Amino acid sequence: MLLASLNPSIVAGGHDVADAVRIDGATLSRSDLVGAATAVAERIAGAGRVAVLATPTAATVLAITGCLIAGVPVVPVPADVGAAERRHILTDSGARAWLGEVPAEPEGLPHVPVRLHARSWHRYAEPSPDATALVMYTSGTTGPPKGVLISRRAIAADVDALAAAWAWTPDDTLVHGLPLFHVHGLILGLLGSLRIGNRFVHTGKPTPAAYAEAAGSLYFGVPTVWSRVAGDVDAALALSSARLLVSGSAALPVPVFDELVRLTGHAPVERYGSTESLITLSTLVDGERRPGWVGLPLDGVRTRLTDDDGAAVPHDGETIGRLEVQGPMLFDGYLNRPDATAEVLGADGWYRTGDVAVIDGDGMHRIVGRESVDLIKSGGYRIGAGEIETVLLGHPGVDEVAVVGVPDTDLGQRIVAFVVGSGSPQELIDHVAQQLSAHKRPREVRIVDALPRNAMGKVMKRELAT
Ligand code: MLC
Ligand code: AMP
Repeated sequence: MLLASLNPSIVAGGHDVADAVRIDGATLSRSDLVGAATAVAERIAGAGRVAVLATPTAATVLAITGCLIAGVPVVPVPADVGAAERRHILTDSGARAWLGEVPAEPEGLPHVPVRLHARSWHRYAEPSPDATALVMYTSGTTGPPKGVLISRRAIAADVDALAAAWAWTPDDTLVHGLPLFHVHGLILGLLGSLRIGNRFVHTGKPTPAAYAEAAGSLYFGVPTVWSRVAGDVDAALALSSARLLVSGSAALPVPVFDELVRLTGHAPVERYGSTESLITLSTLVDGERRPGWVGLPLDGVRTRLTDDDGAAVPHDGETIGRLEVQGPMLFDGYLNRPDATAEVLGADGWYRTGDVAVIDGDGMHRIVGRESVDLIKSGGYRIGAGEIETVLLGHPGVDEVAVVGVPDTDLGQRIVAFVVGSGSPQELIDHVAQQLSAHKRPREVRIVDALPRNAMGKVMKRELAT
């Protein structure tokens, strides 16, 4: 059973937990979760795909859990989504309804509310492991986001592999304040907890003070969160009582790693993954946690490095190659995009991650960077330069544009748009926030006379990104 801790027999057998999930001021016991989520399942069973505006609320938890009980694929929609991105996700996914919260502009879809106090004890048969659990939208270098098909088997395999790597058990209290529309916050944080059976606390915003107050044993954060914790001595000291601090979604800077060790006494575990592959590499609870390195392949995962010709690259800790991964947690392709799927997922089951890495003689991996300058990681969010450029070019104040990720001590990379045109920077920033999503907005717009171009007329982005 995918969400093993919600097995009605276990809950009825005296294994209720009064505070299984705490989120947005609400506390749900395990029997609340089973009863209310099954009531959701009854309302949407057989509905095809449904969209869930994934705000961090109890309604979102019940909506997603209810869909997984009923075997209805969920399309998580970013909580801060803008108009064009929302339309794209709904059209591309073919979602049939909004479940739970409904946005101001529902785009003509019916709304199925989630009733927090409804209860059903109907028992659904467990859907096939091959069934799609989630269609999760993620950015590529160009074009609008693609829907990644994630099966129930992939989620179960990934959570189980992480549980083994981190000694994650029902005795843990897992704390995070990450969005519930991406792998990190939703699949690992929420669904992982509902599979393992540990208590789950969502802090709302992932502030250092909220992390300190939550008194958890297992904490998840993106590097921006850890960098802010490391800058808040009181909060960091409070995390000394935790069992394990886990960082992922972007590279954890070595100075942040060192500062966490100094203040909390914990060397953070770092793990690596993607929407397409889920998490495939991690340092281990009982193994070496080397700053700047993302660890070893999880159970069932194989990795390889290739050069430009596809030939194998030696695992000597120095030679850089393109990272490919294979394992039971990989996706089943992009929805409606066989062309894009074929570009990254081989018939042999290897996924080309788009990251470049080194592997040492012991199998430890270090991520060196991304192959493309057009895939930006800001605050742990993956953002395509192309989608922002397309939206900016649709604004009358923009003649030419180049979007890059500039190094940033807080966000890892900061989105900067270089614009030739007459628009005001704030107006253009707001335009992106309203059309795509608030987290994709450029933090800075620089109005320039011309973009630097090479002899072929191509914008020299690496020059802009320094
Ligand atoms: C400011 N805001 C605007 C705005 N300017 N809104 C609209 N238009 C404008 N022009 C508002 C925001 O909406 C928000 O409002 C507030 O300002 C602050 O937003 P922010 O500046 O974006 O927040 P920030 O502090 O930069 O966020 C940092 C962060 C966030 C770390 C909390 O980046 C984050 O949650 N990152 C997590 C990403 C993640 O989970 N990635 C995992 C991908 S899965 P308000 O009202 O909200 O305050 C993956 C796989 C793996 O990668 O390996 O894990
Ligand atoms: P996403 O699809 O949002 O999950 O983003 C996946 C990408 O995030 C990967 O391809 C990497 O580029 C990056 N990433 C995730 N975890 C790490 C990490 N620990 N170190 C460096 N990069 C990471």
